[in-house]
This record gives sequence, C-alpha cells and structure tokens, in this order.
Amino acid sequence: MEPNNKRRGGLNFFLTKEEINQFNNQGYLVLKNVLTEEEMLTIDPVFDHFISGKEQKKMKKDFCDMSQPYGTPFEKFQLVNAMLPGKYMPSFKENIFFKIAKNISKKLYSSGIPEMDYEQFLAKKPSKKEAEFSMHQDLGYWPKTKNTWTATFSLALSDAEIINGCLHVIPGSNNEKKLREHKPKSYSETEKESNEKRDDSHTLVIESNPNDKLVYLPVKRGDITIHDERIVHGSGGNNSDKWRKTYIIAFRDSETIKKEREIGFTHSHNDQVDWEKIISI
Ligand SMILES: O=C(O)CCC(=O)C(=O)O
Repeated sequence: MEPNNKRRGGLNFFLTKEEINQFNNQGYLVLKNVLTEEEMLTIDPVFDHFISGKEQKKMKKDFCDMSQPYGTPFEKFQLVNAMLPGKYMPSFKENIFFKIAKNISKKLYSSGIPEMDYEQFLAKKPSKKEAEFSMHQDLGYWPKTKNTWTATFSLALSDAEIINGCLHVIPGSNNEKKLREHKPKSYSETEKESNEKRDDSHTLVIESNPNDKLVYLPVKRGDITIHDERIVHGSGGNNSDKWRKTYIIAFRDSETIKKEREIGFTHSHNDQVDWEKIISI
C-alpha cells in the first residue's frame, strides 16, 4: 500500500458534523490518514527511544508494564508504557501529532477550552498474548471533577488489528448514568484474597456486563482513534509477530486540569495522591 501523504484540511483537520455527533453520542471516533508518512517519521525515533527503556532511571514508575505489577524487570515487559514523554524530553512537546490533535479537540469541544492533560506511549511486544489492557473507563482512574470532558487521541504508529491487540470499545457505554466500579487489577489468586492497592500496579479493572457488545477498532499507521472519558474500552494481547505501537494524548477542560494539578495529580505514576481521601475536587 502507498504511504499516506495528504490529510483533509491540512493542519486544521476538517471534521464532519456526523463525526462530531458520533463522538458525542457513541463516545468514540476513528479518523483515517491523519498524519502523513513524513510526519510519522518524526515521531518514530522518539517513541522507540522511550520504549527501549533508555529513560527508565529518570522516569521511575512512569516507565512500566501496565499489564504487570510495578517492579517487573524490563526483560519481562509485555505491554511497555512510557508516561509523559514531553516532560522527560521537552523538545518533543509541540510535535505534529500534538498540534493536529489540539485542533481537532477544539472542534469536538466548542463550549470550553481544551488543553493537553497528559500523553503516553504504549507498545505491545510481539507474541505477548498477556499484553492486555484491562477493560476500564478512563474516568475510573481520575479524581472526580465537576467537568469531566475529555478527548483521548491515540495515533497508530503501527497497523493495529485484533491479532496484535487493537483498541476495543463498547459503543454507547459512555451514556451509562453511573460509572462502573473499578478495582485494582489482581495478578494471582492469592492477591485476589488480599487487599490490593492501586499503588502496587496502577491498573484498574471493571467487571464486564452480559449485554456489552465489543467493537474492535483496527487502524493503519497514521490513523487515529478518539475516545471520551466514560466509554468502556481496553485491548487484547499481541498474538502476532509484530509490535503494536500507539501514542496517546488526552485533552481535557482547562479548568479541570487546574483542579487536578492543585491536588498534585499530573497523571504521572510517581504522583503522590492519597486515593482514599480524594473523592471529588
Ligand atoms: O490502546 C490501548 O491499548 C489502550 C489505551 C487506553 O486504554 C487509553 O488510552 O485509555
């Protein structure tokens, strides 16, 4: 296939009314051919630098495997996670994906000011069937704020399909009145009986509902998915011999971000947040 070399609307990506409605009603959107191949080549080296563990010492818990507990040695990683790359490499902050995603976020959120809240690199190593991202709603991870508006962008650096663990969502679950219950992920039967703490692994899990209808979102390199803060989603393991790589940026309301920062919440896994005390801010 020919690499992508153009984008609709240039830097100011064009969105149709139907796309905006789908994001608002169904809680997700897939956009094809968002970054050109030339632009993708500017992201690859930074992504690979982080995912290869070069900044691990500096990043502490921000470099981890989100399918396993903290402290898992790098050689055993399956789902490699690098939080806040722009914090650790400031020259990367205003990259092309950030600029395009910011423009799209303004079109999705016309009633407030969207700002970047956090970013994250995720990579599933080849042939790691346990490299799953447990089902969750993003809001389940965050302090409860009055305004929860969020658009989380995920740029495919590699093609992603069911076989290498592409994103899957439950369309419309964003409209459920109550957030589902999130519990820290258990790694063994013994742990299930003990009182696992969020500090042990960061990863939270929800029980699925018998009526849940999963929709897979396969994407090609340069495509993006966007999801909101309430949609139930996750991704499966990597049963292929190729990596799945994705770059995530979340935009939230500027006032919400201010509130998060006031309690020391920056989406870093090194944040010292007392989750027992924080209910809403
Ligand atoms: O892309 C994935 O595998 C999961 C990412 C995710 O859960 C998120 O961005 O909220």
